[in-house]
Amino acid sequence: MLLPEGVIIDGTTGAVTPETRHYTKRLSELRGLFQDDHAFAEAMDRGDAVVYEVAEYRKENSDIFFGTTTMYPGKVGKEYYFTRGHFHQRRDMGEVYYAQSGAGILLLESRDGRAEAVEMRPGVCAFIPPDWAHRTVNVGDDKFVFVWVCNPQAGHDYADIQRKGMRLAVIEQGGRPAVVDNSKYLSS
Ligand code: PAN
Ligand code: ZN
Repeated sequence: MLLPEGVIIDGTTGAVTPETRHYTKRLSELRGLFQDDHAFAEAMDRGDAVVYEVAEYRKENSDIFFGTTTMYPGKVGKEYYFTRGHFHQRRDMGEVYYAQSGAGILLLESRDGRAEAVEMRPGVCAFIPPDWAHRTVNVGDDKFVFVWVCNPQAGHDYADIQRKGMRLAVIEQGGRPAVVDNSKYLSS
């Protein structure tokens, strides 16, 4: 029998206690996704920086699991750090993202290419409908931390976004984040 448990989430650091899994994504694992390949090479010359960490709380045989994503601040050229971005393997399963600290933008894209951006300031709880790809962007100077909740069966399908990119990108313009068309996006 599954037993209830209070899991402590630190909204500033993203720490999940107890946690059942933790992984780190570095810049090298986002190769090819940023608009400016030259700026990417320059950033890599400065070192393979940590872009985000994911902490999970998952129980066998449960229909829900949750965790945090903690994004570090940074840019590749003018483009803010982002997560790889994915569709779920299960097209009938969405997700919830609940912003805790820092400043983020959630980029979403439906299977037929409709694009949306949701501002993720602390307190915003974003509804990610089934079959919308999602990527988060840290547009602040501090860590951007959010809680996510989804069905463990949802799975990740990274291939589409890896190949096509996302329609929208977030760059710094005049010292502020601006959502623009991604110059590298392939429509098919
Ligand atoms: C999140 C993401 C997490 C990392 O838990 O997996 O923010 O982003 P990528 O998986 O795109 O690298 C989620 O959406 N799970 O479904
Ligand atoms: Zn997801």
